[in-house]
Amino acid sequence: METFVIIKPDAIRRGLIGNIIKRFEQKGLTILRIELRLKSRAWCALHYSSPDLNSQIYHRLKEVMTRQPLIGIVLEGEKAVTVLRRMIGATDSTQAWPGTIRGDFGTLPVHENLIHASDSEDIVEQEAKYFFDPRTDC
Ligand code: IDP
Ligand code: MG
Repeated sequence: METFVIIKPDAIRRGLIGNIIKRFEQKGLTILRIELRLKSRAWCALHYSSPDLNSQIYHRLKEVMTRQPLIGIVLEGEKAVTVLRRMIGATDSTQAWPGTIRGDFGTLPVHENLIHASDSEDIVEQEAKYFFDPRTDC
């Protein structure tokens, strides 16, 4: 099974790329694709189209996710979607368990929580397609 992950700008700024990728390797996940891309606002609207996000949060997220490059990764492994969600931890880093990426490295504000991982199997392909589509680059 595959899942889709984004290393967010705050993680890149803090020099955490190596730490995060090491965890994927240690867990036995395979990196199928990895690219640094500066994404557009149009991409952000596609990626965060969930109606659950309130507009204020979305607005801040859009600024953060489109100002600096992101690292998009396709990972493969048994139950990769579930495994990744467990490895990243709760959305609010202050609530995330130690041992998770957000729990070990995350701070506030909540929207700068280092990493994205697909919520469900149904959206993995779509999220990867949007991210790697050159038409959604900045
Ligand atoms: P997830 O990344 O853990 O799946 P989602 O609920 O899908 O969390 O929200 C997408 C992103 O929106 C989060 O990763 C975070 O950056 C931001 N976000 C979600 N809820 C909040 C909040 O209450 N305050 C600030 N940012 C939030
Ligand atoms: Mg989500």
